[in-house]
Amino acid sequence: MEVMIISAQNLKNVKHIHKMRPYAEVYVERHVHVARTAVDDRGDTDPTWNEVVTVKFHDGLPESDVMAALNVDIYARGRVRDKLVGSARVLLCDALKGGDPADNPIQCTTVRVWRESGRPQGMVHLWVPPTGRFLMRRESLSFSIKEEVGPEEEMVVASSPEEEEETVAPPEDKAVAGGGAIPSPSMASHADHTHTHDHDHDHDHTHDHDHDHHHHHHPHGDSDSKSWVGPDGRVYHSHDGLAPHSHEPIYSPGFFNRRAPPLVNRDFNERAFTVGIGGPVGTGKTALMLALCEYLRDKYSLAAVTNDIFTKEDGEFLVKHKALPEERIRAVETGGCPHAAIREDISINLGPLEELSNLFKADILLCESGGDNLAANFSRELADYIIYIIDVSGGDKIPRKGGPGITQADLLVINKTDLAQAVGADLGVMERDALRMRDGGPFVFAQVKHKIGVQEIANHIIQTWESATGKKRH
Ligand SMILES: Nc1nc2c(ncn2[C@@H]2O[C@H](COP(=O)(O)OP(=O)(O)O)[C@@H](O)[C@H]2O)c(=O)[nH]1
Ligand SMILES: [Mg+2]
Repeated sequence: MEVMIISAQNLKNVKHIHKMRPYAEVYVERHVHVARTAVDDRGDTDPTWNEVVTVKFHDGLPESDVMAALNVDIYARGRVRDKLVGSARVLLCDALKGGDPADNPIQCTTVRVWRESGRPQGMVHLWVPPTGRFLMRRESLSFSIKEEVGPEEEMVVASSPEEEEETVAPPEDKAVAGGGAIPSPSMASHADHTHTHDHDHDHDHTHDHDHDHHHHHHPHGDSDSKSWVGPDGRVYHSHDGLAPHSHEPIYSPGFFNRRAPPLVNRDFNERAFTVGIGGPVGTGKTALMLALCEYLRDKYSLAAVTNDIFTKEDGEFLVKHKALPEERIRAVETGGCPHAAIREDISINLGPLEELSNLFKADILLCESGGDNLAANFSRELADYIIYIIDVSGGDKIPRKGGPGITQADLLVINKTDLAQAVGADLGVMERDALRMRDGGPFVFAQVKHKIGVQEIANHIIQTWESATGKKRH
Protein backbone atom coordinates (compact mmCIF):
# COMPACT_ATOMS: atom_id res chain seq x y z
CA MET A 1 0.00 0.00 0.00
CA GLU A 2 1.20 3.49 -0.73
CA VAL A 3 0.69 6.46 1.52
CA MET A 4 1.68 10.03 0.99
CA ILE A 5 2.85 11.54 4.24
CA ILE A 6 2.14 15.18 3.59
CA SER A 7 2.82 17.15 6.72
CA ALA A 8 2.14 17.58 10.40
CA GLN A 9 1.39 20.63 12.44
CA ASN A 10 1.42 21.83 16.02
CA LEU A 11 3.57 18.97 17.21
CA LYS A 12 5.05 19.00 20.67
CA ASN A 13 8.64 20.18 20.67
CA VAL A 14 10.41 17.34 22.43
CA LYS A 15 13.77 19.01 21.86
CA HIS A 16 12.82 22.01 23.97
CA ILE A 17 15.83 24.12 23.07
CA HIS A 18 16.67 23.11 19.53
CA LYS A 19 14.48 22.99 16.49
CA MET A 20 13.19 19.51 15.86
CA ARG A 21 14.15 17.53 12.77
CA PRO A 22 11.16 15.24 12.45
CA TYR A 23 10.68 12.12 10.37
CA ALA A 24 7.87 9.60 10.33
CA GLU A 25 7.79 5.83 10.58
CA VAL A 26 4.82 4.31 8.82
CA TYR A 27 3.65 0.74 9.33
CA VAL A 28 0.69 -1.56 9.63
CA GLU A 29 2.39 -4.54 11.23
CA ARG A 30 5.56 -3.31 12.87
CA HIS A 31 7.20 -6.74 12.76
CA VAL A 32 6.51 -7.11 9.03
CA HIS A 33 7.62 -3.80 7.59
CA VAL A 34 8.28 -0.24 8.61
CA ALA A 35 8.64 2.53 6.04
CA ARG A 36 10.37 5.77 6.89
CA THR A 37 10.21 9.29 5.48
CA ALA A 38 13.19 11.56 5.13
CA VAL A 39 14.06 13.94 7.96
CA ASP A 40 12.64 17.43 7.52
CA ASP A 41 15.58 19.45 8.76
CA ARG A 42 13.66 22.68 8.98
CA GLY A 43 10.37 21.14 10.01
CA ASP A 44 10.45 21.76 13.74
CA THR A 45 6.88 21.47 15.07
CA ASP A 46 5.31 21.84 11.59
CA PRO A 47 7.18 19.48 9.29
CA THR A 48 6.34 18.92 5.63
CA TRP A 49 7.45 15.69 3.98
CA ASN A 50 5.29 15.30 0.88
CA GLU A 51 6.64 11.84 0.53
CA VAL A 52 5.08 8.68 -0.83
CA VAL A 53 6.09 5.63 1.17
CA THR A 54 5.25 2.01 0.49
CA VAL A 55 3.97 0.06 3.45
CA LYS A 56 3.87 -3.72 3.35
CA PHE A 57 1.66 -6.02 5.39
CA HIS A 58 0.16 -9.49 5.20
CA ASP A 59 -2.15 -10.29 2.34
CA GLY A 60 -5.78 -10.21 3.34
CA LEU A 61 -5.12 -8.39 6.59
CA PRO A 62 -7.70 -5.65 6.03
CA GLU A 63 -10.32 -8.37 5.47
CA SER A 64 -9.34 -10.54 8.40
CA ASP A 65 -8.73 -7.83 10.97
CA VAL A 66 -11.11 -4.90 11.02
CA MET A 67 -8.92 -3.25 13.63
CA ALA A 68 -5.81 -3.34 11.45
CA ALA A 69 -4.51 0.21 11.25
CA LEU A 70 -2.00 2.34 9.48
CA ASN A 71 0.33 3.79 12.10
CA VAL A 72 2.43 6.90 11.79
CA ASP A 73 5.01 7.44 14.51
CA ILE A 74 6.74 10.78 14.36
CA TYR A 75 10.25 11.01 15.76
CA ALA A 76 12.64 13.90 16.24
CA ARG A 77 16.10 13.06 14.94
CA GLY A 78 18.63 13.53 17.72
CA ARG A 79 22.40 13.46 17.89
CA VAL A 80 22.39 10.78 20.53
CA ARG A 81 19.03 9.17 20.04
CA ASP A 82 15.77 9.85 18.30
CA LYS A 83 12.82 10.86 20.42
CA LEU A 84 9.19 9.91 19.87
CA VAL A 85 7.11 13.03 19.26
CA GLY A 86 3.76 11.30 18.92
CA SER A 87 1.73 8.70 17.07
CA ALA A 88 -1.27 8.75 14.81
CA ARG A 89 -3.39 5.92 13.42
CA VAL A 90 -6.09 5.35 10.84
CA LEU A 91 -8.02 2.09 10.46
CA LEU A 92 -7.10 0.41 7.18
CA CYS A 93 -10.72 -0.07 6.20
CA ASP A 94 -11.17 3.67 6.45
CA ALA A 95 -7.95 4.51 4.70
CA LEU A 96 -8.63 2.18 1.77
CA LYS A 97 -12.08 3.12 0.67
CA GLY A 98 -11.95 1.56 -2.78
CA GLY A 99 -13.86 2.90 -5.74
CA ASP A 100 -12.71 4.46 -8.94
CA PRO A 101 -9.81 6.81 -8.29
CA ALA A 102 -10.96 8.97 -11.20
CA ASP A 103 -14.14 9.71 -9.26
CA ASN A 104 -12.39 10.36 -6.04
CA PRO A 105 -8.68 10.78 -6.54
CA ILE A 106 -8.06 12.60 -3.33
CA GLN A 107 -8.38 10.81 -0.05
CA CYS A 108 -6.69 13.23 2.22
CA THR A 109 -6.99 12.48 5.86
CA THR A 110 -6.10 14.53 8.87
CA VAL A 111 -5.39 12.49 11.95
CA ARG A 112 -4.70 13.56 15.48
CA VAL A 113 -1.25 12.91 16.86
CA TRP A 114 -1.13 11.49 20.37
CA ARG A 115 1.76 11.88 22.79
CA GLU A 116 3.08 8.83 24.55
CA SER A 117 1.42 10.14 27.67
CA GLY A 118 -1.96 9.78 25.94
CA ARG A 119 -2.46 13.50 25.47
CA PRO A 120 -3.37 14.75 21.99
CA GLN A 121 -1.01 17.26 20.46
CA GLY A 122 -0.89 18.16 16.78
CA MET A 123 -2.21 16.72 13.54
CA VAL A 124 -0.73 14.76 10.68
CA HIS A 125 -1.97 15.01 7.10
CA LEU A 126 -1.90 11.86 5.00
CA TRP A 127 -3.10 10.89 1.62
CA VAL A 128 -4.01 7.29 0.97
CA PRO A 129 -5.17 6.56 -2.57
CA PRO A 130 -8.52 4.71 -2.44
CA THR A 131 -7.02 1.64 -4.05
CA GLY A 132 -3.87 1.68 -2.01
CA ARG A 133 -1.79 2.71 -5.02
CA PHE A 134 -1.05 6.04 -6.59
CA LEU A 135 -2.24 5.77 -10.17
CA MET A 136 -1.47 9.30 -11.22
CA ARG A 137 2.00 10.56 -11.73
CA ARG A 138 2.99 12.80 -8.94
CA GLU A 139 4.13 15.57 -11.23
CA SER A 140 0.60 16.14 -12.42
CA LEU A 141 -0.44 16.80 -8.87
CA SER A 142 1.93 19.68 -8.43
CA PHE A 143 2.81 19.27 -4.84
CA SER A 144 6.20 20.69 -5.25
CA ILE A 145 8.31 22.82 -7.48
CA LYS A 146 11.42 21.12 -6.24
CA GLU A 147 12.68 19.17 -9.19
CA GLU A 148 15.28 17.05 -7.54
CA VAL A 149 13.47 13.74 -8.11
CA GLY A 150 13.68 11.87 -11.38
CA PRO A 151 10.58 10.72 -13.26
CA GLU A 152 10.77 7.16 -11.95
CA GLU A 153 11.25 8.18 -8.39
CA GLU A 154 8.23 10.40 -8.62
CA MET A 155 6.02 7.38 -8.93
CA VAL A 156 6.96 5.93 -5.60
CA VAL A 157 9.59 7.15 -3.25
CA ALA A 158 11.00 4.00 -1.78
CA SER A 159 11.31 3.79 1.94
CA SER A 160 14.40 1.64 1.92
CA PRO A 161 17.10 0.83 -0.64
CA GLU A 162 16.04 -2.84 -1.02
CA GLU A 163 12.79 -1.69 -2.49
CA GLU A 164 14.28 0.37 -5.21
CA GLU A 165 13.93 -2.31 -7.83
CA GLU A 166 10.24 -2.59 -7.21
CA THR A 167 9.54 1.07 -7.33
CA VAL A 168 10.47 1.39 -11.00
CA ALA A 169 8.01 -1.30 -12.04
CA PRO A 170 5.05 -0.09 -14.09
CA PRO A 171 1.99 0.88 -12.06
CA GLU A 172 -0.22 -1.81 -13.66
CA ASP A 173 1.91 -4.45 -12.03
CA LYS A 174 -0.14 -5.30 -8.99
CA ALA A 175 2.63 -7.47 -7.59
CA VAL A 176 4.77 -4.40 -7.25
CA ALA A 177 4.45 -4.02 -3.53
CA GLY A 178 5.45 -7.63 -2.94
CA GLY A 179 3.66 -10.38 -1.06
CA GLY A 180 2.00 -7.96 1.27
CA ALA A 181 0.30 -5.99 -1.43
CA ILE A 182 -3.46 -5.72 -1.56
CA PRO A 183 -5.10 -6.02 -4.94
CA SER A 184 -7.19 -2.93 -5.21
CA PRO A 185 -10.64 -4.38 -6.06
CA SER A 186 -10.80 -6.32 -2.83
CA MET A 187 -10.91 -3.09 -0.92
CA ALA A 188 -14.21 -1.91 -2.27
CA SER A 189 -16.12 -4.16 0.07
CA HIS A 190 -14.64 -2.35 3.01
CA ALA A 191 -16.13 0.96 2.15
CA ASP A 192 -19.18 0.37 4.27
CA HIS A 193 -17.46 -0.34 7.53
CA THR A 194 -18.18 2.32 10.01
CA HIS A 195 -15.90 3.15 12.85
CA THR A 196 -15.54 6.05 15.11
CA HIS A 197 -12.08 7.40 15.23
CA ASP A 198 -10.13 10.56 14.84
CA HIS A 199 -10.74 11.11 11.19
CA ASP A 200 -12.10 14.55 11.64
CA HIS A 201 -10.99 17.56 9.77
CA ASP A 202 -11.35 19.84 12.68
CA HIS A 203 -7.96 21.38 12.32
CA ASP A 204 -7.80 24.12 14.69
CA HIS A 205 -7.19 27.01 12.47
CA THR A 206 -6.64 29.37 15.29
CA HIS A 207 -2.88 29.35 15.16
CA ASP A 208 -1.53 32.66 14.05
CA HIS A 209 -3.71 33.02 10.99
CA ASP A 210 -5.06 36.46 10.64
CA HIS A 211 -8.53 35.92 9.34
CA ASP A 212 -9.04 39.40 8.12
CA HIS A 213 -10.94 38.16 5.10
CA HIS A 214 -13.70 37.23 7.50
CA HIS A 215 -14.10 40.77 8.46
CA HIS A 216 -16.35 41.32 5.59
CA HIS A 217 -18.52 43.25 7.98
CA HIS A 218 -21.58 44.48 6.31
CA PRO A 219 -24.29 45.44 8.69
CA HIS A 220 -26.75 42.64 8.13
CA GLY A 221 -30.22 43.71 9.02
CA ASP A 222 -29.42 45.82 12.05
CA SER A 223 -29.60 49.54 12.47
CA ASP A 224 -28.05 50.24 9.06
CA SER A 225 -30.77 51.23 6.67
CA LYS A 226 -28.73 50.21 3.64
CA SER A 227 -29.43 46.53 4.10
CA TRP A 228 -32.80 44.88 3.76
CA VAL A 229 -34.33 41.45 3.48
CA GLY A 230 -35.16 40.52 -0.10
CA PRO A 231 -38.08 38.43 -1.37
CA ASP A 232 -35.87 35.34 -1.23
CA GLY A 233 -35.23 35.86 2.48
CA ARG A 234 -31.61 36.88 1.99
CA VAL A 235 -30.14 40.05 3.37
CA TYR A 236 -29.33 42.48 0.58
CA HIS A 237 -27.19 45.54 0.70
CA SER A 238 -25.66 48.07 -1.59
CA HIS A 239 -22.38 49.88 -1.31
CA ASP A 240 -19.92 51.78 -3.43
CA GLY A 241 -22.61 52.44 -5.97
CA LEU A 242 -22.92 48.76 -6.82
CA ALA A 243 -26.12 46.92 -7.62
CA PRO A 244 -27.90 45.41 -4.60
CA HIS A 245 -26.59 41.98 -3.70
CA SER A 246 -26.32 39.59 -0.78
CA HIS A 247 -23.40 37.75 0.70
CA GLU A 248 -23.42 34.23 1.96
CA PRO A 249 -21.96 34.15 5.44
CA ILE A 250 -18.60 32.44 5.79
CA TYR A 251 -17.92 30.66 9.01
CA SER A 252 -14.46 29.21 8.52
CA PRO A 253 -11.49 29.48 6.17
CA GLY A 254 -12.87 26.40 4.42
CA PHE A 255 -11.71 22.88 3.73
CA PHE A 256 -10.64 21.37 0.43
CA ASN A 257 -12.28 18.07 1.26
CA ARG A 258 -15.58 19.72 1.99
CA ARG A 259 -15.74 21.71 -1.21
CA ALA A 260 -18.91 21.33 -3.23
CA PRO A 261 -18.53 18.28 -5.46
CA PRO A 262 -19.08 18.60 -9.21
CA LEU A 263 -22.74 18.29 -10.21
CA VAL A 264 -23.74 14.75 -11.09
CA ASN A 265 -26.38 15.33 -13.74
CA ARG A 266 -24.68 17.95 -15.82
CA ASP A 267 -25.77 17.88 -19.45
CA PHE A 268 -22.71 19.04 -21.34
CA ASN A 269 -24.77 19.35 -24.51
CA GLU A 270 -26.73 22.15 -22.92
CA ARG A 271 -23.63 23.97 -21.77
CA ALA A 272 -20.12 22.69 -22.31
CA PHE A 273 -17.74 21.84 -19.47
CA THR A 274 -17.07 25.17 -17.81
CA VAL A 275 -13.84 26.24 -16.17
CA GLY A 276 -14.15 29.14 -13.71
CA ILE A 277 -11.11 31.30 -13.06
CA GLY A 278 -11.33 33.47 -9.98
CA GLY A 279 -8.98 35.45 -7.78
CA PRO A 280 -8.14 38.94 -6.57
CA VAL A 281 -7.61 41.84 -8.97
CA GLY A 282 -4.40 41.74 -10.99
CA THR A 283 -3.20 38.26 -10.11
CA GLY A 284 -3.21 37.11 -13.74
CA LYS A 285 -6.69 35.77 -14.46
CA THR A 286 -6.87 37.35 -17.92
CA ALA A 287 -3.28 36.36 -18.67
CA LEU A 288 -4.20 32.78 -17.73
CA MET A 289 -7.30 32.91 -19.97
CA LEU A 290 -5.08 33.95 -22.87
CA ALA A 291 -2.44 31.32 -22.14
CA LEU A 292 -5.04 28.55 -21.82
CA CYS A 293 -6.72 29.58 -25.08
CA GLU A 294 -3.39 29.48 -26.87
CA TYR A 295 -2.51 26.13 -25.39
CA LEU A 296 -5.86 24.38 -25.89
CA ARG A 297 -7.49 25.99 -28.94
CA ASP A 298 -5.97 23.75 -31.61
CA LYS A 299 -7.29 20.58 -30.05
CA TYR A 300 -10.48 21.73 -28.38
CA SER A 301 -13.35 23.96 -29.38
CA LEU A 302 -13.20 26.83 -26.89
CA ALA A 303 -15.18 29.92 -25.98
CA ALA A 304 -14.54 32.52 -23.30
CA VAL A 305 -16.58 34.85 -21.10
CA THR A 306 -14.97 37.59 -19.05
CA ASN A 307 -16.48 39.64 -16.23
CA ASP A 308 -15.66 43.24 -15.41
CA ILE A 309 -17.65 45.51 -13.17
CA PHE A 310 -17.92 48.53 -15.43
CA THR A 311 -15.94 47.78 -18.59
CA LYS A 312 -15.33 45.05 -21.13
CA GLU A 313 -11.59 45.47 -20.86
CA ASP A 314 -10.63 41.85 -20.23
CA GLY A 315 -12.68 40.64 -23.17
CA GLU A 316 -11.09 43.28 -25.35
CA PHE A 317 -7.65 42.20 -24.18
CA LEU A 318 -8.38 38.63 -25.28
CA VAL A 319 -9.67 39.83 -28.65
CA LYS A 320 -6.65 42.08 -29.16
CA HIS A 321 -4.26 39.25 -28.42
CA LYS A 322 -6.23 36.89 -30.65
CA ALA A 323 -6.78 34.39 -27.86
CA LEU A 324 -9.72 33.05 -29.89
CA PRO A 325 -11.69 34.29 -32.89
CA GLU A 326 -13.54 37.40 -31.70
CA GLU A 327 -16.99 35.82 -31.96
CA ARG A 328 -16.02 33.21 -29.37
CA ILE A 329 -15.32 35.85 -26.72
CA ARG A 330 -17.99 37.63 -24.66
CA ALA A 331 -17.46 40.30 -22.06
CA VAL A 332 -20.04 40.74 -19.31
CA GLU A 333 -20.37 43.96 -17.35
CA THR A 334 -21.59 42.78 -13.99
CA GLY A 335 -22.23 46.20 -12.51
CA GLY A 336 -22.18 44.63 -9.03
CA CYS A 337 -19.88 42.90 -6.64
CA PRO A 338 -17.95 40.52 -8.90
CA HIS A 339 -18.75 37.51 -6.77
CA ALA A 340 -22.48 37.98 -7.23
CA ALA A 341 -22.05 37.04 -10.91
CA ILE A 342 -20.27 33.79 -10.09
CA ARG A 343 -22.18 32.78 -6.95
CA GLU A 344 -25.43 34.40 -6.03
CA ASP A 345 -26.75 35.46 -9.41
CA ILE A 346 -25.01 33.43 -12.05
CA SER A 347 -27.62 33.90 -14.77
CA ILE A 348 -25.67 36.87 -16.10
CA ASN A 349 -22.91 34.41 -17.01
CA LEU A 350 -25.02 31.36 -17.83
CA GLY A 351 -26.75 33.14 -20.73
CA PRO A 352 -23.64 33.97 -22.77
CA LEU A 353 -21.97 30.67 -21.83
CA GLU A 354 -24.90 28.61 -23.09
CA GLU A 355 -25.14 30.66 -26.23
CA LEU A 356 -21.45 30.34 -27.07
CA SER A 357 -21.55 26.68 -26.20
CA ASN A 358 -24.29 26.01 -28.73
CA LEU A 359 -22.98 28.32 -31.43
CA PHE A 360 -19.55 26.75 -31.51
CA LYS A 361 -20.23 23.23 -30.25
CA ALA A 362 -17.73 24.05 -27.57
CA ASP A 363 -15.78 21.41 -25.66
CA ILE A 364 -14.64 23.76 -22.96
CA LEU A 365 -15.84 27.17 -21.81
CA LEU A 366 -13.55 29.47 -19.87
CA CYS A 367 -15.15 32.00 -17.53
CA GLU A 368 -13.07 34.70 -15.87
CA SER A 369 -14.55 36.25 -12.77
CA GLY A 370 -14.13 39.91 -12.02
CA GLY A 371 -11.36 40.43 -9.48
CA ASP A 372 -12.68 39.98 -5.98
CA ASN A 373 -11.55 39.49 -2.41
CA LEU A 374 -10.52 36.21 -0.82
CA ALA A 375 -14.10 35.40 0.13
CA ALA A 376 -15.23 34.86 -3.48
CA ASN A 377 -15.49 31.49 -5.14
CA PHE A 378 -17.43 29.99 -8.03
CA SER A 379 -20.72 28.22 -7.61
CA ARG A 380 -20.76 24.62 -8.79
CA GLU A 381 -23.85 25.46 -10.81
CA LEU A 382 -21.61 27.60 -12.95
CA ALA A 383 -18.18 25.99 -12.94
CA ASP A 384 -17.36 22.32 -13.39
CA TYR A 385 -13.73 23.05 -12.66
CA ILE A 386 -12.70 25.91 -10.42
CA ILE A 387 -9.30 27.57 -10.57
CA TYR A 388 -8.32 30.19 -8.04
CA ILE A 389 -5.29 32.31 -8.88
CA ILE A 390 -3.27 34.39 -6.47
CA ASP A 391 0.15 35.86 -6.99
CA VAL A 392 3.29 36.17 -4.92
CA SER A 393 3.28 39.95 -4.90
CA GLY A 394 0.74 40.05 -2.08
CA GLY A 395 3.36 38.36 0.07
CA ASP A 396 3.80 34.79 1.18
CA LYS A 397 1.09 35.09 3.83
CA ILE A 398 -1.75 34.92 1.30
CA PRO A 399 -2.25 31.12 1.12
CA ARG A 400 -2.61 30.74 4.87
CA LYS A 401 -5.24 33.45 5.01
CA GLY A 402 -7.56 30.87 3.49
CA GLY A 403 -10.98 31.73 2.16
CA PRO A 404 -13.11 29.53 -0.05
CA GLY A 405 -11.16 30.29 -3.22
CA ILE A 406 -7.86 29.26 -1.73
CA THR A 407 -9.09 26.26 0.21
CA GLN A 408 -11.87 24.95 -2.01
CA ALA A 409 -10.93 25.66 -5.60
CA ASP A 410 -10.19 22.48 -7.51
CA LEU A 411 -6.83 23.97 -8.37
CA LEU A 412 -4.90 26.80 -6.75
CA VAL A 413 -2.46 28.69 -8.97
CA ILE A 414 0.25 30.77 -7.34
CA ASN A 415 1.33 33.09 -10.13
CA LYS A 416 4.20 35.48 -10.85
CA THR A 417 6.88 33.43 -9.15
CA ASP A 418 9.31 35.53 -11.21
CA LEU A 419 8.57 38.34 -8.76
CA ALA A 420 9.06 36.30 -5.60
CA GLN A 421 12.55 37.50 -4.93
CA ALA A 422 11.76 41.13 -5.65
CA VAL A 423 8.88 41.18 -3.17
CA GLY A 424 10.61 38.95 -0.62
CA ALA A 425 8.01 36.17 -0.85
CA ASP A 426 9.22 32.77 0.29
CA LEU A 427 7.88 30.12 -2.11
CA GLY A 428 8.66 27.41 0.43
CA VAL A 429 6.34 29.08 2.90
CA MET A 430 3.67 29.50 0.22
CA GLU A 431 3.93 25.86 -0.74
CA ARG A 432 3.74 24.69 2.85
CA ASP A 433 0.75 26.89 3.65
CA ALA A 434 -1.04 26.02 0.42
CA LEU A 435 -0.72 22.31 1.19
CA ARG A 436 -1.83 22.81 4.72
CA MET A 437 -4.78 25.03 3.94
CA ARG A 438 -5.89 22.75 1.12
CA ASP A 439 -5.45 19.45 2.96
CA GLY A 440 -2.95 18.50 0.26
CA GLY A 441 -5.22 19.57 -2.61
CA PRO A 442 -3.33 20.44 -5.80
CA PHE A 443 -1.66 23.73 -6.56
CA VAL A 444 0.69 24.94 -9.27
CA PHE A 445 3.41 27.56 -9.16
CA ALA A 446 3.27 29.52 -12.41
CA GLN A 447 4.37 32.47 -14.48
CA VAL A 448 1.45 32.54 -16.85
CA LYS A 449 2.76 35.59 -18.66
CA HIS A 450 5.85 33.57 -19.53
CA LYS A 451 3.80 30.40 -20.20
CA ILE A 452 5.40 28.61 -17.27
CA GLY A 453 3.08 26.20 -15.48
CA VAL A 454 0.40 26.62 -18.15
CA GLN A 455 0.78 23.11 -19.51
CA GLU A 456 0.38 21.73 -16.02
CA ILE A 457 -2.74 23.80 -15.39
CA ALA A 458 -4.15 22.69 -18.75
CA ASN A 459 -3.44 19.06 -17.88
CA HIS A 460 -5.49 19.37 -14.71
CA ILE A 461 -8.36 20.79 -16.75
CA ILE A 462 -8.13 18.12 -19.45
CA GLN A 463 -7.95 15.31 -16.94
CA THR A 464 -11.14 16.53 -15.27
CA TRP A 465 -12.81 17.23 -18.64
CA GLU A 466 -12.06 13.70 -19.77
CA SER A 467 -13.47 12.06 -16.68
CA ALA A 468 -16.52 14.35 -16.55
CA THR A 469 -17.49 14.06 -20.22
CA GLY A 470 -16.07 10.64 -21.03
CA LYS A 471 -14.46 12.17 -24.11
CA LYS A 472 -10.83 12.12 -25.10
CA ARG A 473 -8.78 13.97 -27.72
CA HIS A 474 -5.59 12.60 -29.12
N1 LIG B 1 5.66 39.38 -13.61
C1 LIG B 1 4.57 38.76 -14.02
N2 LIG B 1 3.50 39.49 -14.36
C2 LIG B 1 2.39 38.83 -14.73
C3 LIG B 1 2.33 37.42 -14.79
N3 LIG B 1 1.09 37.08 -15.18
C4 LIG B 1 0.41 38.23 -15.39
N4 LIG B 1 1.18 39.29 -15.11
C5 LIG B 1 0.85 40.71 -15.23
O1 LIG B 1 0.00 41.07 -14.16
C6 LIG B 1 -0.90 42.12 -14.57
C7 LIG B 1 -2.31 41.72 -14.26
O2 LIG B 1 -2.66 40.59 -15.04
P1 LIG B 1 -4.15 40.27 -15.47
O3 LIG B 1 -4.14 39.02 -16.21
O4 LIG B 1 -4.77 41.45 -16.12
O5 LIG B 1 -4.81 40.10 -14.03
P2 LIG B 1 -6.35 39.91 -13.62
O6 LIG B 1 -6.81 41.20 -13.07
O7 LIG B 1 -6.32 38.85 -12.59
O8 LIG B 1 -7.10 39.50 -14.85
C8 LIG B 1 -0.65 42.31 -16.06
O9 LIG B 1 0.19 43.43 -16.21
C9 LIG B 1 0.06 41.04 -16.47
O10 LIG B 1 0.92 41.23 -17.57
C10 LIG B 1 3.51 36.68 -14.45
O11 LIG B 1 3.56 35.45 -14.47
N5 LIG B 1 4.58 37.40 -14.05
MG1 LIG C 1 -8.76 40.26 -15.66
